[in-house]
Amino acid sequence: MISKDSVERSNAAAEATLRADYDALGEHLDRRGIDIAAVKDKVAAYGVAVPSWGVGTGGTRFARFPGTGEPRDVFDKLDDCGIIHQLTGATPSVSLHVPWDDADPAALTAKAEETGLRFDAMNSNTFQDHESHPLSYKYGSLSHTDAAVRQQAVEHNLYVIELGQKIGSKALTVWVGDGSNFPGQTNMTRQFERYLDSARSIYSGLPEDWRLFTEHKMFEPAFYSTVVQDWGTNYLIAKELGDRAHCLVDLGHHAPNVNIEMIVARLIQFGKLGGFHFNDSKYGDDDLDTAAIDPYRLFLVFNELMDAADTPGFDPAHMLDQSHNVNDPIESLMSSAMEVQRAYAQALIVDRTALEGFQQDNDALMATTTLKRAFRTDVEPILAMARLEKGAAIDPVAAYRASGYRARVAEERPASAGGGGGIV
Ligand code: LRH
Ligand code: MN
Ligand code: MN
Repeated sequence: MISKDSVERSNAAAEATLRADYDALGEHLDRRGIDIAAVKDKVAAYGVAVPSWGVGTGGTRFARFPGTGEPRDVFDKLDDCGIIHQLTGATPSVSLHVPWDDADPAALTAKAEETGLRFDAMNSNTFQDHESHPLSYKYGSLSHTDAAVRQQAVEHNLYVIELGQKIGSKALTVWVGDGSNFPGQTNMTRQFERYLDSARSIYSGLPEDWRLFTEHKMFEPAFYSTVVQDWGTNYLIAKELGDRAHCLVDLGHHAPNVNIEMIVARLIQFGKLGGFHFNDSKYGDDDLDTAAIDPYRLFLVFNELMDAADTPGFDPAHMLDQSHNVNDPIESLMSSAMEVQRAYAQALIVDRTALEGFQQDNDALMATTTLKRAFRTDVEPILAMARLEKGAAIDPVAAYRASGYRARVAEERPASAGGGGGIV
């Protein structure tokens, strides 16, 4: 952890300005009929999960350029995640990926307690070979032509659930890279049937109080066809499997220009939105920092979430999923968590009554202006005040830089290898 003194020093320098900005915003919102304290309380209660795989420098198929003090194992990763939560107060949970994070459940639980974190959805991984799995996933996993490979992949998923149960997780996220690289390589119908069969086996091993999230992605690593390629296929899966099966929306997994907020609305309407992997993209599955490219789209997604907020049982999982190539991952993840919070706060201050009226009257200009008005409001003082009040940092990146955390861990953690590609 970063010392309390260090955070307090950083806050002392910024507190007076923050209070003035917060009061000014409070007056402004009051004129709009909005109670700033109520918005702040909701923002303070909001949390987004950090992906364990995001705290190490990522990489592309071409190269990885590691930073200093890269986490060596899941315990170092949890230390880094603890810092992100300490300074932002916005990331109380971590999503683990197995086998990358496979470890003794008692040790994981102890580390989570020490770092003040809990575990969100578990992720299985059958998109690469495992040392302990005799059969290869080169030609697929849950949809493989060979029943023995499918069985091995199903068993891995059941193992991940079992581990998750021991550490307090309540959901499994399944993303597979299965597909094909050439037209004709696979029978697309048979392949999807095999996928569904395997997914049913996983679902039948799902504990009663768990949810299964299937995640779609248009392409990569399969470059011609992917089994679970879009939200339509994903919806079919969730529908086939049952009530505890839901669709996970990763913001980077869509074709360019796709209306993601509309997909979110559709999935909500039919009770199948499981959760999110937040990130941003310009071209494909870029895994850029959340809101780095299109903060308005993120706001529009949150606008749909707010529209459905009163639906009974509506509780999608909010998780980040990013890959950091040029930034310190801790800084990127802190900034991204705050961007998600910002979109949430902006969506909270949309004048929904006015919006509905303009929609009803077909006043397109005023309807869209109503959204823009919320989006253009600088809600930063609300976010910062929520952080200050919970003992986090007014400016997490400044506090992090002042703390010297990265240099300190670099002394204990040996330099990690760069070179060849890979996603982790
Ligand atoms: C696939 C994906 C999926 C994986 C993660 C590492 O592109 O988004 O969520 O588990 O990246
Ligand atoms: Mn993802
Ligand atoms: Mn992805």
